[in-house]
Amino acid sequence: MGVLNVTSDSFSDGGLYLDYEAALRRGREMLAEGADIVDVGGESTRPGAGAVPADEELRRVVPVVEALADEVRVSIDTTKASVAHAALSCGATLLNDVSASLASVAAEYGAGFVAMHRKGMPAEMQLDPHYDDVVGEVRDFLAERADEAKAAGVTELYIDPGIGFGKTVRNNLQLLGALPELVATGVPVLVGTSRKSFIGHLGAGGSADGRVGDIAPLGADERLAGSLASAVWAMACGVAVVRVHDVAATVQALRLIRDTAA
Ligand code: HH2
Repeated sequence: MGVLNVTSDSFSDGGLYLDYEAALRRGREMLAEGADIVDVGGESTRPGAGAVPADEELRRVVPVVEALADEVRVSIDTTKASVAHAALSCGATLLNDVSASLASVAAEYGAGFVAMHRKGMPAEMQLDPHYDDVVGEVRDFLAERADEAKAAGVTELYIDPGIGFGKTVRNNLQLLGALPELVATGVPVLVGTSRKSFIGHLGAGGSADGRVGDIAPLGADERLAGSLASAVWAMACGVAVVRVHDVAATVQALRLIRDTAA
């Protein structure tokens, strides 16, 4: 799944694809690079991000979804029911919902549904996240949402531990370590580690117990190696979908391990 952020403020590609033509070019480029799905989003969910009004989010994503849906499978990354309705009406066939609350909308359109775990809202989620048992809490939450989504009539379902959404560096690593446990639930797993700040923190020499922000991390464009390592790890654990910015490099890495395992 290739990331296409039609936003001004996404943490790694904000502003690059706000323009309609630039967004289409990038969507097509990711298809050519080997993406099976293009995930279109019009509101950043990075830590500290502000909300985007629904009419603005619609204005950003609908024309892009409509144009790309003839060429590639399109997923809509939104937490707003109105945006989900509009995107699924004009060609998107997967609803990527980081709030895990829109299963009934996906079901209405016969679309796939991604239920992600997050703790808190983007404005404050990274201030002081705390869990007694992060893996247990995330696993139980996702199992509940999966049951709910199935009951609502969703037939294509993914669960996602929500790397970086209200999690410390240690929490992110614990969840990556627990991917086999999530895969063992039998519900396909999707994971998004691409360019996230825990990679920049570790790459800059930070420790797993240090908080993101305690040291100057590597910038988002310096996190490719860690992004690839985590995508390869996820695939080796049996994850069904990885959500990435660097499609060409990731496809190369994943094909290598897929063919090695075959
Ligand atoms: N991460 C981001 C956005 N959407 N969806 C799922 N299912 N899983 C994720 O891990 C995930 C997601 C954040 O990354 P990005 O879209 O690059 O940044 P921003 O939220 O700043 O637009």
